Amino acid sequence: MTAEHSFIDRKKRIETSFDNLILKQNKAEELGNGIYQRWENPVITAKHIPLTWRYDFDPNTNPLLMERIGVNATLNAGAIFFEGRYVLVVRVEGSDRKSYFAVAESENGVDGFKFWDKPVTMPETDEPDTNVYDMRLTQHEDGWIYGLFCTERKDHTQPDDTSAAVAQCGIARTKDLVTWERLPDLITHSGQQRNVVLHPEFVDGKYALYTRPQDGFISVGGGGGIGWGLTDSMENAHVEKELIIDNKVYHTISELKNGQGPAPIKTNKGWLHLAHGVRNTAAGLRYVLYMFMTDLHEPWKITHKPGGLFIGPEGEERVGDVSNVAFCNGWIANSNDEVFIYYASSDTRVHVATSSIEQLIDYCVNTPEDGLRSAASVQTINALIDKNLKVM
Ligand code: M1P
Repeated sequence: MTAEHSFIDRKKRIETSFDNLILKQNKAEELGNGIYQRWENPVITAKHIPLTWRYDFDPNTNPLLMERIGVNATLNAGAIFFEGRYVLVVRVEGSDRKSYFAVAESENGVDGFKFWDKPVTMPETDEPDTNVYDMRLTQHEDGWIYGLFCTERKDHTQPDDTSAAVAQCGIARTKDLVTWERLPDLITHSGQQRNVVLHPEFVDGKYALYTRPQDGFISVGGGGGIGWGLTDSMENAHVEKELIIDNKVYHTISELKNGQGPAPIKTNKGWLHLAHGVRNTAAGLRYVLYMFMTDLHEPWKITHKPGGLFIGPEGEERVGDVSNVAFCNGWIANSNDEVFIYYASSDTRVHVATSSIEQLIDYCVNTPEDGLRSAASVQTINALIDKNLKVM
């Protein structure tokens, strides 16, 4: 085969393999747990990144048709139903470890996700971000779509420590998900912030934010818990006081830290929340998802909190760049009250699980709370067994 033929042949095979991946149909698990259904294939992987972002298709400059710009992972996606499509703002991590945002859309929310032509060009502030990731999208009642994300920069107070970093909340807004207006970073009185989420409605005429105060970059130190704070404006967002509404608790799934997932979903019974909890193990940190509900009129007050985890990494999900992690910052409730939960596994790829508002409310209201002691867990199980003995 001539060099020209082998270039053409390789190009064809690369394109066919890519097209097959995009066209691959997904399948829901049959039985599930009745609360949600997992779907067989991840909806977004590094291989879904468009070929034109990765290959130089000029035979003169890339005769061997090698991949020029590698993608390490696609994870932690914000989500929104936009112009009749299920849209994800995916965290794409390059092989250079820099993350950036890219928009992908699907007609049915469970397969066929395709990236838009180019990644998001996110404007910078006067202090450029080293890394940006984990966008939470909120369609706010003020008419803007806000994207709140983590902006990470070198910690200049520790010049000799090359891994010392500072995490803060970056803020941008858009009407079309293409052009983004960057606003100043959130100011709080905590050392660092990650997992900050904008509540979709005004509360007492102010913007309301779920925060996650932390002392260090990985360790939350004396901080932690899901916080709640108000700001007069998003153009100069400033939270004076953070109230911890869901704290980390000893010997639970959120013993070490936790964080709000996507913006909560409004229902007639209250707000549905999805969050992640982290505990330490001999094998490292384990991240799982959990749910809770807050009061319709006072969204900072928890009304129901099922005990334990909602989604944990399972099977192949347990392995990846940062293993044993389930993380979610995007879900969509459509007009049929179906809920699409986009969770990432092990900081590597994005999956979907589907449920409904009815199922999620039932789960939150009727799942027993964590009794915080082994004996309390046994009591709860015995109560269920006794109840079943009367009806079976
Ligand atoms: O590696 C797991 C997750 O770690 C961080 O989350 P948290 O701040 O709650 O510890 C984030 O970097 C997140 O992106 C990542 O998935």
